[in-house]
Amino acid sequence: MAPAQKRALITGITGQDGLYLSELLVSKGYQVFGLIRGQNNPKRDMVERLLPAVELLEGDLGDMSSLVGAVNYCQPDEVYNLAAISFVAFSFKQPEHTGNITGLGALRLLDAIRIADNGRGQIRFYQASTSELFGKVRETPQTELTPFHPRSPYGVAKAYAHHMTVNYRESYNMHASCGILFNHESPRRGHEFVTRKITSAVARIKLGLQDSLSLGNLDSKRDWGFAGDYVRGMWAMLQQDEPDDYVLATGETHSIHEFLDLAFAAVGIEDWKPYVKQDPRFMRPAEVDLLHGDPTKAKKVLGWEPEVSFPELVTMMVENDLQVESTKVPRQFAPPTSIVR
Ligand code: NAP
Ligand code: F7E
Repeated sequence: MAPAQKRALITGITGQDGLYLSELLVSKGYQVFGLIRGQNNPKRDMVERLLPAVELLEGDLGDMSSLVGAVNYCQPDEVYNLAAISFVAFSFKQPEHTGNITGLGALRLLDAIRIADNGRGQIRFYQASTSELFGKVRETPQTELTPFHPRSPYGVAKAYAHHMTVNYRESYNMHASCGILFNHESPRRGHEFVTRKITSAVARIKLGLQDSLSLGNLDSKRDWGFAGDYVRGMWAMLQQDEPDDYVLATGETHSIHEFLDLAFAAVGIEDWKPYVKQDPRFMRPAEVDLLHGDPTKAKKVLGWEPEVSFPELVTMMVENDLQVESTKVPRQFAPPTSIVR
């Protein structure tokens, strides 16, 4: 008899990681359910077009009964909690909302699973933890054992969600794991994040649609990887016999200056300084200066390796944005197609 089809519930299905993870699970033969919020979510059409095999369920991390309903309806083998207020700068503007969704939202979902699972340990849970937990870093590179010192309401909310996940694992025999993921990007990254803001602006500057780009702190350093690589690690965590916490990172760190160098070079502009302005509006009340992860444990236990290099990631994002933005160039000014790579 063929093994029963596995069932997975993903929160945050409309986000960058939700889309890549859904594609991965569908390709592995899972029946995938996605939680979608709001009475008329503008991203619903996009998800239905990209992922026709996925069934969308209405629910919100702020609404416990919708989570109980979703878990009961889809009877999942695996639940991936990717939903969050995920933009650090926004979390300073709405700290209470961030705490409620990014922090308490994880607790609500854990509790919905605990009630449905009833101590059988059959529903496996993934929590999207983050390198923002390390914040003002105590050591470099950061590992699973590096102490937390979050620097934003987002980081503090994620610390609560992380510790709750560990607590439910230890208290209720739940197969609950946290992926402590360093920054990961892609052509699907939201435009509010610095990488996509840069690659989109670079494309628009190249195409004559925009003159300049305003940014905040250019000195911070991040360990940037490709989101498509990182969802493989999420899945691998839930295939282990024992639940645990893992860092996923590339093991390299780069500054925003270096990101700008590569992004502008990808369209043939060697000196980006005339195009980039610094604007205090994009500075944060507290900054995370340096993130640099050590993925040794994930490599050893999960066999996980990132495949896309930093230069490949930047080029992939710029090329995608050249295509997206070239559709907005008025016809008579359209550049020769040779530059739209
Ligand atoms: P993202 O693109 O910002 O997606 C966030 C998702 O959360 C969206 O689908 C959003 O849905 C959903 N959401 C927001 N509020 C919700 C609510 N009240 N109820 C239900 N869903 C809600 O984030 P991402 O980059 O894919 O990241 C996925 C997860 O990993 C997040 O938890 C993030 O904090 C964490 N993480 C990300 C990174 C990274 O570098 N990308 C690194 C470490 C950890 P709408 O479309 O309805 O807004
Ligand atoms: O900022 C600086 C900014 O917003 C990166 C989320 O996915 O990764 C992400 O959080 C750096 C910061 O990402 C601008 O000050 C300068 O130092 O792209 P970001 P993030 O804050 O690292 C972690 C791991 C997550 O978990 C989060 O969910 O870039 N920066 N100028 C700027 N950042 C933005 N957004 N916009 C600027 O104009």
